[in-house]
Amino acid sequence: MKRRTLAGIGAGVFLLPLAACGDGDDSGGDGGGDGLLVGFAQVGAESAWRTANSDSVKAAADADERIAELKFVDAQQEQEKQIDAIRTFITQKVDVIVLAPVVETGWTEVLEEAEQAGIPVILADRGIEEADEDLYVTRLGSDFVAEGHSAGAWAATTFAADTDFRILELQGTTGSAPANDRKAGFFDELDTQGVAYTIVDSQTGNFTKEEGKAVMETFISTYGLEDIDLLYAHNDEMGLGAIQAIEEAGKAPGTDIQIIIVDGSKAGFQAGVDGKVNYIVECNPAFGEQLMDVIVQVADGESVEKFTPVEEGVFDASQFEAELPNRQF
Ligand code: GYE
Repeated sequence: MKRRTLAGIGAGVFLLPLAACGDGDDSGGDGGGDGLLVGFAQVGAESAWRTANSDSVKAAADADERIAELKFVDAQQEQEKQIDAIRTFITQKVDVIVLAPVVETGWTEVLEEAEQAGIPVILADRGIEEADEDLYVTRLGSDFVAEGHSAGAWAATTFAADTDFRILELQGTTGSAPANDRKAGFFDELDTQGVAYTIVDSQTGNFTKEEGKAVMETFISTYGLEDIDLLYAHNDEMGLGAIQAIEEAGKAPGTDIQIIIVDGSKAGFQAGVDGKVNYIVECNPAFGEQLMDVIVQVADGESVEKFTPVEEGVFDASQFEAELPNRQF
């Protein structure tokens, strides 16, 4: 296979001259013709979306002759583990670092270390704060603000006639780009459309099913469900956990309370087909092949856009059944 023999032990030694030539302006890490050594600091394995994303990136790297090796680190949703991984990648003299940052802040120091080592950084999926924009070359991922707007647009239409529109929100990981942006886009859309609403409560469920369920149980015991119109869950897992909590409380998700989820996994669509979810905003994790192209472009010193959005759609109840067989994760 295309993988270099002795990859791992031999890679650091082998790549020294390449990394040295990557220090220049053209950063041509692929100069030896043996393919690129890439380090990927992934968020974790918190959701079906994440697993599909890891699979897509690994498969694309495996199939791509231009990539010699992908060093993959699962950071278990901990920023410290991602920072450690980046420092290890620097020591290993990788050609390109790919980071899916768990949160938006706290990256300056380690990204400056990568910069000093002459290793370009690409953000995959999540973004970081604007102040650190110069410390990465490009981001490939979703437009989370747009996803929030899509969810908000459906809510604004669906509850247009409601004079007392009451919302519960299950936010993603605190401080993460998708949590910040999905929230901002959603409420910005409602405000722009002049919708009168009340945020009854908004808590993080850390993008996991377990935490989504636990938070929903607390919501139910604190507020009941009688006066709640909508649950906006920032991903499928938290929505699916909340559905369990609602059912265990003897209520009907999708009917007694309407539910929006973001991602669009098979399980999410199945819940939609079962009438338990009312609207799905798609978030597409399958950008592995596109990422390999960006990695090669960046390693070759080509100019790339600062942000490349992946394409995604929205689905209402009339589309769930037809779309379910198409879902890949
Ligand atoms: O929506 C969620 C995952 O960053 C877009 O992270 C990603 C989000 C995705 O845990 O399911």
